[in-house]
Amino acid sequence: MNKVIKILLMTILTVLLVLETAEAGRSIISAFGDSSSRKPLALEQHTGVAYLEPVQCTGSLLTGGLHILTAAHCLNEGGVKVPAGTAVTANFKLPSGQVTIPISNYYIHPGWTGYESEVGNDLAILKLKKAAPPTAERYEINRNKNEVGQLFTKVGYGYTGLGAKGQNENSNSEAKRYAGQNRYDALGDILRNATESDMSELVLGSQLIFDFDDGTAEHDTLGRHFPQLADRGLGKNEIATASGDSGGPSFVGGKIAGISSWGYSDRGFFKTNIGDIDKIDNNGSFGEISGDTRVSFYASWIDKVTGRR
Ligand SMILES: [Ca+2]
Ligand SMILES: [Ca+2]
Ligand SMILES: [Ca+2]
Repeated sequence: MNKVIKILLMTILTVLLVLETAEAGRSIISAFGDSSSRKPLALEQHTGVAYLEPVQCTGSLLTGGLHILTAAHCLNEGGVKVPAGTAVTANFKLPSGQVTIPISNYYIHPGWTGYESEVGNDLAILKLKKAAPPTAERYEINRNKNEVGQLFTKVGYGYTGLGAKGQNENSNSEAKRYAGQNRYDALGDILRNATESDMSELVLGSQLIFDFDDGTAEHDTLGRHFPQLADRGLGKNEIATASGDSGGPSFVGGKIAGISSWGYSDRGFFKTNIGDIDKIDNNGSFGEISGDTRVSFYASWIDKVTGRR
């Protein structure tokens, strides 16, 4: 093919891919209309959680103030998603106003294969051109492998929604910061055998999963597929993230324990769809399952890239 045309086609393809990502930038989905997670956070809260553009993802500022932890699929989905020369920026929304800092480099986990987040290794680190403002919080990574059963606080930018309906694609156009809670039900390993899809490539120990409960046994999806995981959730405080949540942190004890990677209906993994309230595969409705990249599993890689240890 003529080289110029080829480059042009690749450029168009890249732009389309970036646009597609833009549409997937959804985020915190609340259980109910009177949930506190329906309101955006005050600007003083979670100041180190940045909004990434133009990829429309979330990332968290690490100790040292120069690196952002996010998901690999924000940058690469089986091919380079962000073309060379694209100005990716981290946007800190602070009480004093927004501070935008360009990314000078990024590092994708070498085990990331591209398309299937639920396999694992969905992790990336962005290096800022200069240190973030001192008013932006710096976060430690969680190194304790005791996450299962723990409550976490998830922070993210993007669409909002309600559990009964899933995401609202006409919400949060200003990319405000939202937060809510859920509980880690299990390691992703539990999906290895009980699956409809081929999970033979699953990186064991690398993910934490949770379901979006409405308080009923009927939609306690992980509880229905695995009786030992019965847990009906946190009531009004329960939130979900959907597949486009992308890179947002889950905090346990103030440290980053998970990174938003994927969300899906149970029928993606099981022959029977018994939990998802609406059987729409990844709209973030009650009964869907979400997966976080497990930060403790990747602590040594993070330390190596950031030069911390
Ligand atoms: Ca839950
Ligand atoms: Ca549950
Ligand atoms: Ca659904």
